[in-house]
Amino acid sequence: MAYGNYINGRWVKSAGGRTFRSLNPANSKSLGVFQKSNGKDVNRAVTAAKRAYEKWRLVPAPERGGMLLEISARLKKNKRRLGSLVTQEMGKQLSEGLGDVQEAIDVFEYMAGEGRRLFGHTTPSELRNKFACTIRMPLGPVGLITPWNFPIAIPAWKIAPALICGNTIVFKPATDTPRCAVELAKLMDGILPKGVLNLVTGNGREVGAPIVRHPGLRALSFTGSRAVGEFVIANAGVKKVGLELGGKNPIIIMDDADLDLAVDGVIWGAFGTTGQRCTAASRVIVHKNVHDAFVKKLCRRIPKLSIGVGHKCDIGPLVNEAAVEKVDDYVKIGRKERAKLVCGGSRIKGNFYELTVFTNVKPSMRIAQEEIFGPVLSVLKAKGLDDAIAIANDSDYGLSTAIYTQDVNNAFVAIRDLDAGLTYVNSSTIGSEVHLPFGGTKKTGNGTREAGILGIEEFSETKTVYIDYSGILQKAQGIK
Ligand code: UN1
Repeated sequence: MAYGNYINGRWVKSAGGRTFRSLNPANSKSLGVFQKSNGKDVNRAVTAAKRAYEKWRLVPAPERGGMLLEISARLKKNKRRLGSLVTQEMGKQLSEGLGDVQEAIDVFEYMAGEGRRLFGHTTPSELRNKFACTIRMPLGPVGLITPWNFPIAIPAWKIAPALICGNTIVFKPATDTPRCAVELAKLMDGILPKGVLNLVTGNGREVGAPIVRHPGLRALSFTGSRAVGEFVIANAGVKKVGLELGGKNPIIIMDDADLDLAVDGVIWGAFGTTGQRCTAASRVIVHKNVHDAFVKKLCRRIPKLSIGVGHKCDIGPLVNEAAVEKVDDYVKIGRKERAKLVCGGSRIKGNFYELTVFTNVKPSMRIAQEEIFGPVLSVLKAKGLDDAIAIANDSDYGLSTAIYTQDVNNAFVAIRDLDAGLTYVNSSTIGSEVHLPFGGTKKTGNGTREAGILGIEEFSETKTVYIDYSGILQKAQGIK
């Protein structure tokens, strides 16, 4: 089956007439043929988005909210079908695939409610008979570039706030998950006016780069790798840019922690979604007093996890062959760096990889610094809380962090001192909720946050309004 781009409310072929396939990572079955688009297609999409913007910006936000609620309801109705499609297209096990769709349902519902808020401020003027306030304005046509690891949820995180604020959209999904994006766009077809959402499939070089550079787009939101994020910042020009570029997320385990709970959290954080989350726990920093006991418990649990397909497994495949090679390269690097491989370390078959744990990892090692995006966990030893926090913060990234401790004082010190966008106490590094802001510090991003109330900031502009009803020329700052 061949799928088109979705431009100005119509499914169309790309200008260049080329196509590519999306494959199921578990068995290489085709999920369809998609447009391998280029800069011309991006131009068409931007033109459609620009034209649609003139009407869309004038639709009252509560009315836009009503449309978002309809989208949320359609997602709910199609949850099983879409959840299973997520599993087929990128490999995460079925209940996580359903969770991916649930996150989209939730964010559309949440942002629908924002349609009746979109608050500004009212504040007194320093002059008599003068009124001052701020209002939220849309930006215009915006570009959204999304990753494959949450092929429904992350597009929804960006599309829902962009729409409620009154922007129109040019959306480029990851090359690995065009089918999920097509199905998402299909669901919105008939609810949104034509041209409000435009979908262009293809690769980063031919579609992503022209979107990044496009002077007709007023903002750009990107979730993906550091390397591409740097390209985005260097090439976007003067636009509002939102970035989420991953993490090297640590879990600290103190000597007073409930170790069984910590093992549960580490397994879920490190190996859930096969380690392919920006928020995945890829470092565990364990207090020296419980280090050996923790490693023992962890290694006892790992063989009990099943690796397979769909609902019959705990852990699915990696997304593609290149991902498997990257993971395998890092395992080789870890061995060379003289970390101790205590678990896994080999390819299974196809795109499946063993759950892998290294101990004796030093903070300076590449396996402790670089994002692997696979089922590879580095265990580091700490002398105490301060040492653990220093190790946790010894990273370019600052997305998600966690601490397991029964001591409230330890917890609050960690909350204050861990340099990251998210800190979890007695819970893993993954699983953020849509009504709370999401994003990171340091090189994880450029300070923007998605989801929650701050998701609105990324897709709106503040206008300051002064209304002078004195009937005379009044000058601020006491000028006579
Ligand atoms: C990501 O991995 O890119 O907090 C996003 C979580 C999910 C989102 C992760 N809700 O793990």
